[in-house]
Order: sequence, then C-alpha cells, then structure tokens
Amino acid sequence: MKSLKDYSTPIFWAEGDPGKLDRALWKITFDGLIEKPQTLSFERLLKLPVSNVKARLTSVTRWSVEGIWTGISIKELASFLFCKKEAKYIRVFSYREIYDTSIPIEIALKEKTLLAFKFNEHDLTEDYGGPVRLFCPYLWGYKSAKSVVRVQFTDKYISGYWESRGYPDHATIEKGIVRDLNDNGKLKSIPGGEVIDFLS
Ligand SMILES: Nc1nc2c(c(=O)[nH]1)N[C@H]1C(S)=C(S)[C@@H](COP(=O)(O)O)O[C@H]1N2
Ligand SMILES: [Mo]
Repeated sequence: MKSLKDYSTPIFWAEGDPGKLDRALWKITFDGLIEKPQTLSFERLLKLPVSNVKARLTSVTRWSVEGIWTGISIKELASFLFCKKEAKYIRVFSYREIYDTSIPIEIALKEKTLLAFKFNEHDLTEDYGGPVRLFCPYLWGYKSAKSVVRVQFTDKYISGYWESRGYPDHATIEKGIVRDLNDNGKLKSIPGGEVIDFLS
C-alpha cells in the first residue's frame, strides 16, 4: 500500500520544518477539563485500543488523499482520561506549540477523529506529522495538526494558527474542485462535508 510520500502529498509546515523528531522520547500532555490529566509517552499511547479508518485528508488548498489511517480515537482517549461534560472543544498543539488548532468536542468524538500514527500501514514520517498527528477527515486539513505534543480539553474556543490568519474557525469542507492525489492529481468535484465520494 502506498505512503503519503508515494502519493506526492504536499508537506505543510507553516511554523517552519521541525527537523528530526525522536519517537523514543516523544510525549503528549493531556490537560484541561478531564479527571485524569497526564503526560503519556508515545510508547504508552500505542497500548490504548487502536482504530483503523479509511478516510481522506482534504486541504483547503484543494487536494485530497485517501488511505487507511491508524491511531487512537479521541473518543477512546476521552474515556481513558475521564473527559468532563464541560469540555466543548479540544485544542491541539504541534511540536514547539507555535501551530495549534481547536475542534468542537462533538466532531472530536466522531469515530474517525484520531491521534494517528500510520497511513496505509506506514509509520508517519516527520514530514507528515510523525510520530503522531491529529487526523480529522470531517474538516479542512488545517485542523489535522501534525506532530502533536499537547491536547487540551476546554470550554473556550481559541482560534488556531490558520484560523487567526483568516481561515474559517468551523473549517467545514466546501463544495468545489480538488485534486485527487490517489488518481494522479486529477481534478474532481466534491459535494461539501467529509469527502467520501466524488461527484460524477
Ligand atoms: N504543525 C502543523 N500542522 C499542520 C500544518 C502545519 O503547517 N503545521 N498544516 C495543516 C494543513 S493546512 C494541512 S492541509 C495538513 C497537511 O498535512 P501534510 O503536511 O501531512 O500533507 O496539515 C495540517 N497540519
Ligand atoms: Mo491545508
């Protein structure tokens, strides 16, 4: 099965390329409106029940790539961390905490929103947000923060890196044209919302 690189998926690092990341030392802090705030090593995270979802990452810059994403669902994490009912959003921070983004809890708890570490059985490389990134196929790609170091459960919405630079906070995927990277970048129409099928 092909990797993201095999599909020539563009590599976005608005905050600058983070360089080499050490998966053996990687940690993710979970805090905010949860009963059990804690920091988990990447190794410990991998011991939680794993989900595999076939879904697309779709960028507002008009490309879309599909594959099997493997990770720990936010739903699983919310139950493991005893998420409080007051939590309305998750705010996710990338390595160095320059890039962040937030999504509503009801979208975070949908089955395909993951802290993902594999695409088509290949470990995510640093270019694509390894060791672990958010993956949320329901919204534009700027919500899928790469190389995640912190997940905060919160009741206040704070615009993230791209949202505070003019991209919509809701990030609803709009109807229009995208390049399908699984089909040599062929231009195809999408209906709006999670990209499941193209319009013919
Ligand atoms: N840390 C970080 N995460 C990020 C970005 C970024 O610039 N920095 N870009 C976002 C955008 S706009 C998209 S479309 C996807 C692209 O993922 P890729 O670089 O793995 O293709 O990552 C998202 N996550
Ligand atoms: Mo994007």
